[in-house]
Amino acid sequence: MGLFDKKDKRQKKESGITKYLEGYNKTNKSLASKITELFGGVTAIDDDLLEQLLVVLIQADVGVVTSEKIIEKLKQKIADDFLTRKDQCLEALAEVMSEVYDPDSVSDLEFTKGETKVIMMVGVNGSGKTTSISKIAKYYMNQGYTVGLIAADTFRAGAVDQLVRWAERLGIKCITGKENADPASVMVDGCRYFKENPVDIIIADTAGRLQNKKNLMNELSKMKRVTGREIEGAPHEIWLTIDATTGQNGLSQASQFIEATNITGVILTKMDGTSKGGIVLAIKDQFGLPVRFITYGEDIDSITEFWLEGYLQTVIEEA
Ligand SMILES: Nc1nc2c(ncn2[C@@H]2O[C@H](COP(=O)(O)OP(=O)(O)OP(=O)(O)O)[C@@H](O)[C@H]2O)c(=O)[nH]1
Ligand SMILES: [Mg+2]
Repeated sequence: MGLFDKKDKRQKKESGITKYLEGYNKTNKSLASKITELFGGVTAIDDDLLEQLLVVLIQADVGVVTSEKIIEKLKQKIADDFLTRKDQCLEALAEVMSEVYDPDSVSDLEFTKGETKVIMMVGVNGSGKTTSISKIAKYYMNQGYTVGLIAADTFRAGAVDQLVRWAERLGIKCITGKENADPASVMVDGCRYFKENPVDIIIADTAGRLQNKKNLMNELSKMKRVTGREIEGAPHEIWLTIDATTGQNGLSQASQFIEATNITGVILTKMDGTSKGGIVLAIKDQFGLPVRFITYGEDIDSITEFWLEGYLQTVIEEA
């Protein structure tokens, strides 16, 4: 049974394969086409090919360490299984990428109708928190969940309005605080409101300014603490938005948030602005974090739940 026979039927059913591939094709095209180009001229599976492949991976933002790991494992597989054909080598590449991502280490997202779960969205400013919140809200509403928002970004003028406008368009409630109010107090107000008026999923926006690590840690842990006091186990998810166009620089900014709080997943944004789809593998390998959603445009439907097999399929299928 090949790698791509094991597609996750549940996800496929929920969102539709066409939608997945539409998203991935937009974002992953260049990594795929560079691999196609490389393998197009291949006459032998040798060290020279592997060296060129390493360069392609690094250029696609897979990161040096992760790219080297992939090439090392691929070399081993080629030797162990006596692979000589390029289609075998490509299949092996997808298998190795899957091993590096290690999908078994990623738990399924669990939202249940009638049970409130809280998602806190964090990330540097401009990385796409507010926009992604609206997209994710609509995504889950389409699946029949009820969603409410908390505008706990009280720092930036206009941030609250931005989220309120999205909520109005979606026809859902958004709890707000005053500008410069303590974000933790807005979290409390929001949780209390949604305890009285329950929804399945609460998504909270936070301020994205890059402070020093200690302040960031203090602020996030206070928000977490008060949220947990209001709703048991909350926040159930803390998602970090990473702007894919910022590449390795974005990863190092993201690492400040990862050190400051226990992030549970990544929303990889602006994939339409980059051809470097490899960042997905770097995030998982370097930070141990699964990519939960990718976004690829400014309109509200430009989002897809991350699906490893779909992603890998676009990497190798064209070649
Ligand atoms: N092309 C493209 N633009 C995006 C995407 N996601 C967000 N944007 C744009 O990026 C800009 C910043 O997005 P926001 O959602 O406001 O980012 P934020 O993290 O909330 O920013 P702050 O509130 O300042 O911390 C906006 O102009 C969005 O329209 C995407 O997937 N693709
Ligand atoms: Mg925002």
